[in-house]
Amino acid sequence: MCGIIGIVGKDAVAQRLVDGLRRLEYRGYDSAGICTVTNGQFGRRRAEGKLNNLAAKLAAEPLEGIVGIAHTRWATHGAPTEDNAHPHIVGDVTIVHNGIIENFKPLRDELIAQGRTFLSETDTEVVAHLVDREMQTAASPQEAVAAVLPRLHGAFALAIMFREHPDLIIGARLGAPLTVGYGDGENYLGSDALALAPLTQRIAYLEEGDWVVVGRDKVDIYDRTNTPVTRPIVVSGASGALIDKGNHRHFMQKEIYEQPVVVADTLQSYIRPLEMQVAMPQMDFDLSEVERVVIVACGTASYVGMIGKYWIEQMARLPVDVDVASEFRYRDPVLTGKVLGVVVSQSGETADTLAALRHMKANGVTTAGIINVPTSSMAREVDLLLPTHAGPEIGVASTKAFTCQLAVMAALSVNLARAKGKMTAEQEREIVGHLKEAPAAMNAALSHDDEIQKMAHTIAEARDVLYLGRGPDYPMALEGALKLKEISYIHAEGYASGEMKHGPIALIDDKVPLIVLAPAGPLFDKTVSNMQEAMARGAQVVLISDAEGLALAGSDAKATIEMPAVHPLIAPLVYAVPIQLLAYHVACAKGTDVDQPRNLAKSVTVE
Ligand code: HGA
Repeated sequence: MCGIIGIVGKDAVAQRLVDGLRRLEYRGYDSAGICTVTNGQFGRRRAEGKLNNLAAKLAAEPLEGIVGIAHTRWATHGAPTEDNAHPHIVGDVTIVHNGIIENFKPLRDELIAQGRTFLSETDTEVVAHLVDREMQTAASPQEAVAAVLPRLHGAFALAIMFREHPDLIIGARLGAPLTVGYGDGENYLGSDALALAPLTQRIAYLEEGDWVVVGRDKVDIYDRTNTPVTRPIVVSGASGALIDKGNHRHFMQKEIYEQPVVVADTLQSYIRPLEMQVAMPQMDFDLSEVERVVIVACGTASYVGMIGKYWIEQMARLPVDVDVASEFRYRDPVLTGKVLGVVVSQSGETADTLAALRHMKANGVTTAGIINVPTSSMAREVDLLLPTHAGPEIGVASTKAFTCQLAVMAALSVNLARAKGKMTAEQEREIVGHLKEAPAAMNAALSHDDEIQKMAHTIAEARDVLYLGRGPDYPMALEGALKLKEISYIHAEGYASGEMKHGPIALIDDKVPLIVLAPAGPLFDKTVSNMQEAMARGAQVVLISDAEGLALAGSDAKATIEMPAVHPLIAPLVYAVPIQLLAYHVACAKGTDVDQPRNLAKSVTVE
C-alpha cells in the first residue's frame, strides 16, 4: 500500500522522487512526504492529502540534495495527518516504511521508558528510534540496521537514510515488496519496478528477509543471516511513460472501455484458434492428478474465485473451496490430497493473498496464480503463472483486471475439465467459440452506457441498494454491490436471489433500488419469482437481462438494461460491464473521487 522510493543520485533528486511517487500513488494517497540530505542537514516536506499538496509545498519551498527518500501513505497506525506522514526523523536517522510493525507497542514502551519522545502515532517511528539508538554505539549504519531488523515483527519494506552518512540508503524487506534499481552512477530503491521505470529498467527483487546498502556506485545485498548475497538483475520492461486517461474523464471509465480489447488479448494466450482448443502455459505438473481445487483471493478477485467454483465444479466435476485470503490461513484449512491452490490478484502483492499462497506452498500444495503484474511477488512464487493481460489498472475499483481474471478462470476450468476427462473435444470447441464471442458481446454491453448514465441519477439518491443474482450471477451481485460501495459510498449488498426471503426482504421498501442480474436460462424463472416477491413489497427493480428475459419479465420492472444473449460461461464477463458503468455513473452523479475513493488503496500490502 504505502509506496517507497529512494535515490542515491548524482543529480538533484527532489523532483525525481515526486515523479516516482506519482507512479506509486495507487498504493496510497492520504499523505505524502520527502526528505533529502544535503550539507549535513535533512530537508523534509510532508503534506496531508493527495500528492499535489506535497508538490505544491515543494514548489513553494524547494529541496536541494542528491540523495533522498520519499513516501506516499495509506495510514494503518495514526490518522493521515502531516505529523504521521513519512519520512519520520529521529536524531540522525530518517525512515520511510510500508507495512505494519506488529510489536510496535512494547517497543514504543521500551523506548519511552528510556526517555525517548514520540512525535507521531505511527508504528513506523519506533523503527527510526531503534536505529537511532543503535547508531549511538554501532560502528556503522549497516551494523545498526542489522541489530534492529531482528527485533521487528510483522511486515515491512524500509528505506533508511543517515544524516552523517549521506551517500547511502539502507533498504530492508520482510512481507512487503522492495526492489533495487541499478543506474548509471546512481542507484535506487522502490516499492515496484514501475516506480523506477523512468530511472532504470535494471532491477533486482529483494527476497524475504533481505536488506541492502545502496550506494552511488555499489549495491550490497545481505540475507536475513547478514550473509552477502547476489540477487539477479533483470530488465523490468515496465513502461517509463506515465499512463494517461486518453479522452476519458477517469481512469476507471477508460479501463471499463478497454475491456473488450484486453479480454481479447488475454484470451489470445489461452486459445488455439485453429484447433479450437484452450491452451495453458507450459507446466511441470499434471492437471489430471488434481483431486480438488482451493481458490484464495480478496475483494473483487474473490468473486472470480466464487464464479470459478461454479465453473470448475460443473465442467471438471472437481470439488472447489473458495476462501477470502484474510480468513484462509487462520482457519487452518485441510489441504490433504492432490490440491491445486489458485490465487487470484491484480497486483500480485496483496498481503493476505501472498500469505495464503505461502501457507499453501508450505503445506505442499501445487499452486497457480491468475495475476496481472508479472514481476510481482506472487507471480514469482507460484508454480504456474496464469497471466492476465489487462495492462496497468490505475482506477482503484477493479474493472478490466476482473474480467481478464474471469477469462483466465474460464480457460483454467476448461483445462481441468479436459484433463479430468469430463469434456469432449466437441464440447471444448463449442466453448472456445463462445469465449471468442466475449469481446464483441462486451462491446455490445458498452453501447448501453448512455441509458445507464440516465438511470444512475435515481440510484445516486438511494441510501441502500440491493443486488440479486443466482448461480454465477450471485458473485456478480456481490461484485455489483462492492463497486457501488467502493466508489459511490452507497451502502449496497449482494444476495443470492433465493436468500432474500430469509432475511434481507425486510429491508425492502420503495426507496431501495433492487438490481436483478438474470440472463434467460434455466435459473431465470426462479430469480424472477424472487424479483416478484420483492416487487410485491414495493421494491423498485432494475432488471438486467437479455432480450428473451426482458420479453418475459421486463414489463414488471421499473427499468431494464438489455444485454446481448450469450452463453452462460461468458455471461459474467458481459454483465460485469453494466454493473461497472452503473457504479461509475452513480459515483460521478454524487461527485465522489472515482479513481481514488476515500480510505482505499489499489494494492493492499498490509494484512
Ligand atoms: N504502518 C505505517 C505504514 C502503513 C502502510 O504501509 N500502509 O500500507 C503507517 O501507518 O504509517
